[in-house]
Amino acid sequence: MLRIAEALVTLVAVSLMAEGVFGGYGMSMFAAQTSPPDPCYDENGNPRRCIPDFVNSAFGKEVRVSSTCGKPATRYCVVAEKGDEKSRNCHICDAGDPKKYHPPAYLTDLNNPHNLTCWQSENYIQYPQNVTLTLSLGKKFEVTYVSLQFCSPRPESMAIFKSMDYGKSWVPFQFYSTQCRKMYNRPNKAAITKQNEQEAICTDSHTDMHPLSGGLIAFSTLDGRPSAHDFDNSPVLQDWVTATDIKVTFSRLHTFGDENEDDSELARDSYFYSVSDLQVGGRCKCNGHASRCVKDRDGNLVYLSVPAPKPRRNQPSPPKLEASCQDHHTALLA
Ligand SMILES: [Ca+2]
Repeated sequence: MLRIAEALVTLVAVSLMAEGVFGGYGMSMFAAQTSPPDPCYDENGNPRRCIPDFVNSAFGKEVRVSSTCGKPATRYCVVAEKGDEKSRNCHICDAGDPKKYHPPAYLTDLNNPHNLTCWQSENYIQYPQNVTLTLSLGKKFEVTYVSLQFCSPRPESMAIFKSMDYGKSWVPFQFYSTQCRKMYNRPNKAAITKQNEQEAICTDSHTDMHPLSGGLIAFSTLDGRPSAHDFDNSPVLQDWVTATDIKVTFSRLHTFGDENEDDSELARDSYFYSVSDLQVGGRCKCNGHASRCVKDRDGNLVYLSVPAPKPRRNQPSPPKLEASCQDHHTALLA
């Protein structure tokens, strides 16, 4: 029995040496049994820049929405097409009945493709009126993408904004419109060069009325921006992707053009915005010093595993340093 234990110790020791030589590859079996490697140290134990986990920072967060159906209970109708034939199936949105309600919480709940839950606006809030979704991320993120999956047709025009100062000021991230110039006074699909990498563009991609349900809009913050391949050395793009809050404005509904005809009430009841999932993909931003950004017991934001000299063998480990993102937070709010 002792022999087996000794053999195991030797095997582990050999594996640890192998890790030093091969940078950790080939010892995943043992690595899985011990604590994961600390991304804030290199294989020689020297501190290095470390990168927080990639997350959907919208998940489970509250979204403030300017319009939601169901108060009072109202009819809405879903259009289906079979060839040239259109049919409308009508339902009730009712805040008093959980089975018939479409609250904002459904934007950021667990996204199960087999059981979609959809937030839905009131009917026919048409241009120049708009509907907004506002999401506070609670801390600074480097945002990689913003995506929306629709239960209704996608909007004819919509815009995505970001804030870097917790919602005090907003700058555009991206516009979508079938008529970029008319709606947002921007050219369609303007070229991005090194000189305007920090500018929002407008595109008519992903603005088709079809599919009538299940369409996606996904804005990738670095897509098409020349310095993206050298992101670590581009302060302009690092600034471009930084956000504390995200706002989506639905500016104009797609319609079949029948909203002013004889049966306009039925037509208008079939035009609304409905979204099953809003995602904001990114990494918590703590200036390159954090392997994780989390909240402590008091709800303050902290980042863990701040690089510090590793203890020598046989010396007791010092407690891990914890520094707070709260400092940045309050400084910006002040
Ligand atoms: Ca949902």
